[in-house]
Amino acid sequence: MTTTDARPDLASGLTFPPGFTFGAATAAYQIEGAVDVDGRGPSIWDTYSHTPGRTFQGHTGDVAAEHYTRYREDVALMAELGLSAYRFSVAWTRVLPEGAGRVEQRGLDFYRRLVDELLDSGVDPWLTLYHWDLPQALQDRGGWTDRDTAARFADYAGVVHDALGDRVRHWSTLNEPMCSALLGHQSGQHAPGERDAVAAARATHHLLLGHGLASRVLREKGTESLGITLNFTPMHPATGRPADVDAARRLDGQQNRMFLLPVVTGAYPEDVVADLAAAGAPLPVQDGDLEVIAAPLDWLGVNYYFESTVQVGTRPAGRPTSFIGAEDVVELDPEGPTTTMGWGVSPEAFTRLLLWIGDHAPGLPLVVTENGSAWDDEVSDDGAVHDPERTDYLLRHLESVTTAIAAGADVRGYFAWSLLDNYEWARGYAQRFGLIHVDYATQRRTVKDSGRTYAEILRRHRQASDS
Ligand code: IFM
Repeated sequence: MTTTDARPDLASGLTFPPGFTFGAATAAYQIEGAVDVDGRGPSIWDTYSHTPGRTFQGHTGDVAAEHYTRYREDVALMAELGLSAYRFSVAWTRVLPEGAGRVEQRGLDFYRRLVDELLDSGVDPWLTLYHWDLPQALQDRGGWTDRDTAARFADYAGVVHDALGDRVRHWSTLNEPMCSALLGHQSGQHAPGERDAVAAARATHHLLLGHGLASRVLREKGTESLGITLNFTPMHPATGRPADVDAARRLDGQQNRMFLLPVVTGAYPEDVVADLAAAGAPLPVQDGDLEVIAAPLDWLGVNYYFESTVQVGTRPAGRPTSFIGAEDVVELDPEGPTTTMGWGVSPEAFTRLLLWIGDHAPGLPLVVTENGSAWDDEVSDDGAVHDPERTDYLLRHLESVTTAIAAGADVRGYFAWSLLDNYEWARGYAQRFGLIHVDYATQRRTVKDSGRTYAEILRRHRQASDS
């Protein structure tokens, strides 16, 4: 790591526009635990994580960070860090245990208590309706491969808004539909664990349709701050050979343009549509769908972690591609230091990405809804968690945001991933992304050095904004 020594200088030199939102993000299944209380129904992640061989050492979200019972302590920590906002997701199966029909009031009551606690603590709630935990009951009827799930998602959005719309200003429909669609249905690395290109293409379209239908409902109910969160991975060809350039085009298409363009322009990228059709996995688009998908937004959530270099080649055995028709494409190991996820560290690419998105979505404010890194953290003898790599990653990526803003990108906020160490899906509890360390044996929380640095940046920002 390069800038550890320079950290204090970098931290003090970071300036953001007045009113810039600083927060941290989590997701329901990754932190809540309490999977069988207050009438919660099973989701596809309960099923997937309990299926032998699916997750690291069989880890599940059954207990996670016990946020369901410890939310007050966690909100107090947010206030201690000086967060102005908190991004969280609602578990669909706490609200509608069977995905549709019967509403579980106790589930809604939990989110109401959480939101009230946030508001009382001066932390603005940013609510995401779907962070990957589809009700198993809907999966049993086809899940996102079935068009009807999009309509059920819109119904669910309405139920949650009826309960919390008086308290929550910022609403987001989906988190990272690319992962739900492609990791869930093409590579099978995520729930529901399918490996079927046709299913992946169908899920892609129905997720986006669900976003559009839910947006319509949220608007009708008066939402004034509405967004969707997409994850972006800039793709580069390893060489100038036409085949490698085309490999990068294909992956960029499915990873980035496939989700951004329909939402902001109302059209799928033609090259990707052609690629999918050639792979025998056409999109099930019906008349009027794209108009629904392109519902007006107030902001676009951008999740960024790393960039990728690709070329045509032979994939390692047992490493299915997440992309449709890309069995001949390999992603190269990143150069330089890697996080425990194996991801590279490329803050410059983040600046370029924000500017690229701004070019494709002119006039639409951007909010960084996730950015962060996993490292091997432990509580030291002095009781602190010293995480210079995460601190460095955080500072350099915040700097990238300021550079992008200076170059014209309209970025309005930054949410660190994540508030707490949590259940990193198929990678289990071995990956720690939190600004706050969680000792899973005791559930004790310890603010890491990175969390303290973040708090200091936020304090300076508040001070500068107030003066
Ligand atoms: O933990 C995930 C999160 O749920 C979605 N975005 C990426 C994070 C890190 O992998």
